[in-house]
Amino acid sequence: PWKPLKKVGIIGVPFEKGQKKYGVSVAPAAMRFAGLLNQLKEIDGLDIKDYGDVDTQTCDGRANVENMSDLALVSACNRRLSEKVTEVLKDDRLAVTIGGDHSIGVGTVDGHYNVNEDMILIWVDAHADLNTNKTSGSGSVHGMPVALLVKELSDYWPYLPTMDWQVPKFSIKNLGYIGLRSVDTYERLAIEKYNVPTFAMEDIDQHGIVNSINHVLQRLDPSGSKPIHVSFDIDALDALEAPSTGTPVRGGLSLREGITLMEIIHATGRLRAVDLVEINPALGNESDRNRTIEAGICILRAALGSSRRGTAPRGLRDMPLQ
Ligand code: B3U
Ligand code: MN
Ligand code: MN
Repeated sequence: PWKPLKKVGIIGVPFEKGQKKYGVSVAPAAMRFAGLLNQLKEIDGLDIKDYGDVDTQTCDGRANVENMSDLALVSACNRRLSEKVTEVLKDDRLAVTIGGDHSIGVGTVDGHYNVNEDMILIWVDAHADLNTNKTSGSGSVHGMPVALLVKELSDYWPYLPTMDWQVPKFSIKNLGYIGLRSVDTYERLAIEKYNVPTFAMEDIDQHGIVNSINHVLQRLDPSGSKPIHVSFDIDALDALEAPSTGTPVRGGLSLREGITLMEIIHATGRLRAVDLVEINPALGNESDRNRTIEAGICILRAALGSSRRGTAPRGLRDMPLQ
């Protein structure tokens, strides 16, 4: 009985403290300026509501955890974001969150899980974002959100001050990866240990994007009855398609593969939340910036049901007469 949600809520998260470069926090404003809302409103029958931006500037308390930068701010921002995602979903809208760096995946998934405990999560990324503060080489939380979210890894974390609101409840059994090509050694170990369905770029090259996403959906939800959350890191796309991002990696998804992936997920009718993260308009030249923002809008349009075949006018059966 699943059919695509026609009502959508947009949340902006101008947050960049989950990584070290200036500029990811500008993405929600840049996406809006590029006409994001109008381009989504063009999609047949959609009702788009803008929930505005989450406060990402303030936090109280401090959290000095080894090899984990700006945890108190990451925590405060995600706490507000989680509540906002829950609000949007309770309004019966599909939650579209525009980041921000990928540390905000903690808030979006937490907020979604609080409404749909049976949700599955598709993490589309060049990276696995599965580090703990022990295994991370960077100390940046945008490389850690999946490890913070899954209950199976909770014993691998120290006590995290300010994070009491976030109790990891989501099971790693409900996670799948698409697009990986820069995976750290302990991340790979965890993927193998928990047998996470993972289509890295070499698997996508062998099987194609259609078989890859269908396989992940089949593995996570054989009966096709669970709500889907897609967390899309723009660096999943090839660096030529999306150059304005903090850690571009060559040899990634073509924009067409990204669009096809989203069209397939849309067609399930079960998509309930999408995150689009790591667009950094401050990196590269104007053409890089425009290309990356356009790619992001294409991905969101596909997720929300835009058809590359076009759509005939609603309710009309013939062309206008002279
Ligand atoms: N795995 C590395 C690099 C990285 C993760 N996410 C991005 N880069 N964008 C880390 O820092 O954990
Ligand atoms: Mn990521
Ligand atoms: Mn990434």
